[in-house]
Amino acid sequence: MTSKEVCLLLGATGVGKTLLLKRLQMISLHGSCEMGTPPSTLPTVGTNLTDLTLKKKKVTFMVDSANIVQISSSCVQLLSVLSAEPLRSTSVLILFNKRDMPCIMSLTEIKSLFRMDDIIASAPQPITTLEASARSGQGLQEVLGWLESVTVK
Ligand SMILES: Nc1nc2c(ncn2[C@@H]2O[C@H](COP(=O)(O)OP(=O)(O)OP(=O)(O)O)[C@@H](O)[C@H]2O)c(=O)[nH]1
Ligand SMILES: [Mg+2]
Repeated sequence: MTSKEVCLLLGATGVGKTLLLKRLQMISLHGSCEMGTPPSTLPTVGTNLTDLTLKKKKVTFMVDSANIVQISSSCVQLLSVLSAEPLRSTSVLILFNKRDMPCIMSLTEIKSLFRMDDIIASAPQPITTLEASARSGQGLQEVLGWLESVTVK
């Protein structure tokens, strides 16, 4: 990905968007990063979505694997993102975050709840799914790999 390209990072409240960005920034600057105590994050307010969607190239949609209460609303949000007209030809990464937490649903369970196979088959976008932990650093190299890759559907 060149520096001019933009990745829109979306997801429900508290899924880990800000922490992921901080981690990826550190990894890109230093090649790798010490996954010590995560830097603290404040709830993000007031992002200008109009500006972001105009320049969009890729979209990452983040899901909190440990927040069972939020999962269904994440699924609805994902469907509305995928059906948004300006994002029809954008590569989409669905990122299941917080894989370090003890009480998470298995990927098979979440994918079955989301009906992920149907979503992937019917969405116009090329969709990739990955699991990661913005806290422990697990899976973040794969996320960077996706950001740098070119996908076509
Ligand atoms: N255990 C664990 N905690 C995480 C992970 N990612 C984020 N968190 C924590 O979850 C909380 C919310 O993270 P944020 O990065 O602020 O989430 P956000 O999506 O930016 O939240 P909003 O801006 O409010 O929408 C913070 O306490 C993070 O440290 C993860 O992978 N594992
Ligand atoms: Mg935030």
